[in-house]
Amino acid sequence: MTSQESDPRVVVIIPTYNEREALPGTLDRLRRSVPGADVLVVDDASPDGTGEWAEQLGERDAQVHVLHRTSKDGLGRAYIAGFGWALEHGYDLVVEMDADASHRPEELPRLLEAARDERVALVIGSRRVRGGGTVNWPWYRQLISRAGTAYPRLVLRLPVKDATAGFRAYPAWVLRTLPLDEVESHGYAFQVDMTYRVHRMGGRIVEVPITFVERVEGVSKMTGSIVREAFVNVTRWGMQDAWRRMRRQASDGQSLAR
Ligand SMILES: Nc1nc2c(ncn2[C@@H]2O[C@H](COP(=O)(O)OP(=O)(O)OP(=O)(O)O)[C@@H](O)[C@H]2O)c(=O)[nH]1
Ligand SMILES: [Mg+2]
Repeated sequence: MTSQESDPRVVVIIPTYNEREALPGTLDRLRRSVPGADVLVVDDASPDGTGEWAEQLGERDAQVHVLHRTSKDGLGRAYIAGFGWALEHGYDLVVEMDADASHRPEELPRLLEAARDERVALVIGSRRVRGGGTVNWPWYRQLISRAGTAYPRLVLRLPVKDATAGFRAYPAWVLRTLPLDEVESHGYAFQVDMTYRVHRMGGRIVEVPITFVERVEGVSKMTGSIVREAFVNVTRWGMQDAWRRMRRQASDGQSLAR
């Protein structure tokens, strides 16, 4: 994909669970901000009727699609299902965005611009690069988010400043290359997992500054178990990584001795 070619086909995937209050405003802003992009709402049978509402919108707006899943199964699973749908439908660029407008739709064009560089494997809307930040986040969320990035940087040597960020763009070729059916993480760990996989395949990761705004509508789905999952998984991957390095060094040592 280069700037000389025609515009890439973009789909913005929005996972939802009980986002009836927040989704309408977010979608309205998104459709104005990037009118050419299609939208896929991946709803986990929200009891508050989010899925039905999105379905009705899709009847009026041909660019809005809905994937209904049968039960709440975590953000990671919802995205994996959405990625599959996006690849089946031939999109060039796949965007991840939250339903609660914490990811400001008005900032999406800057992510898409960065994704036009065909060498880029992942664009992250980052709160931790110059120009990025958070609005109205309580201290404990700041702490979780900072630790959520510092830990994988240390343990996995991940050269990314905002590894848990959920405002992202992946070129389709990257999603096609990664073994998506092996990704098991659900919450924040899913974002770190995907970042780590892109890094390990040698993919170039670009961070674009964004301002993350704490949700003003609807209810948070953040839980202690989501944070725990991220910690446990990163620790496990770090140990596997260290083990691989040790084995490599040992076999290098043996071949030198021969
Ligand atoms: N389909 C689906 N979507 C989910 C699930 N859990 C969370 N989401 C969606 O994932 C996005 C991020 O969840 P949030 O609750 O905003 O998480 P957060 O941003 O860490 O928490 P807040 O700052 O409190 O909003 C939102 O669009 C949620 O509706 C799930 O199990 N299934
Ligand atoms: Mg949120």
